[in-house]
Amino acid sequence: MAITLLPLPYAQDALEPAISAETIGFHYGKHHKGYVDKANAAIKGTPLDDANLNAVVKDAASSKDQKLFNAAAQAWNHGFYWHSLTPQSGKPGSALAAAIDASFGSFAAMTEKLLTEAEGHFGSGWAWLLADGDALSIATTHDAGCPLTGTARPLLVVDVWEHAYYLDRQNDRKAYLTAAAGLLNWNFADERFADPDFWVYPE
Ligand code: MN3
Repeated sequence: MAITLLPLPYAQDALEPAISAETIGFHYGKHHKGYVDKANAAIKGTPLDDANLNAVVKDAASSKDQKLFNAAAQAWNHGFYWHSLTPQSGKPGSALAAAIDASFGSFAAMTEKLLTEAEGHFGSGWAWLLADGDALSIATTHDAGCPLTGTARPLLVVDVWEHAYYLDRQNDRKAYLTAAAGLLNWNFADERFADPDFWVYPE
């Protein structure tokens, strides 16, 4: 079974005005789809042909197949990114809110750290809210870097590749990040925090 291009969890214009329908159209329909297509081409006829995308990412990392890793991890990261955003952002539930306070001091301090690290990340990559048990942290990864290769579990991610914002914001990454911070899907993060198997990568 091939890796699927997961459907967007909302309409293409649902994140406007923070992120335009045009940006989502290119980002999902060209960039994300391109990574899924490349990953599928790379695993076709190999023992990974029937594997879940999580397993493909981990296998490519451990076998140091950089070409497959880049395509597969980008397919995974983008699926996770779309679910990390929502027009109904909300607030973290009580369990996650307590972990945020314990790890960062406050929700505002966590948001500030996420924005600062994402804005300061050099070049293409991703900014993550991670959980290792109840201990939360912010981390960035370069290019296709994906936390599935580590021990901490991602709760949310923001794409900081230029293709995520250039049509809307040109080089103003900070404006994109500030807008994206208002779209973070705290209900999704709550579910991820409560259950490590929630949204592993849907078949
Ligand atoms: Mn992207």
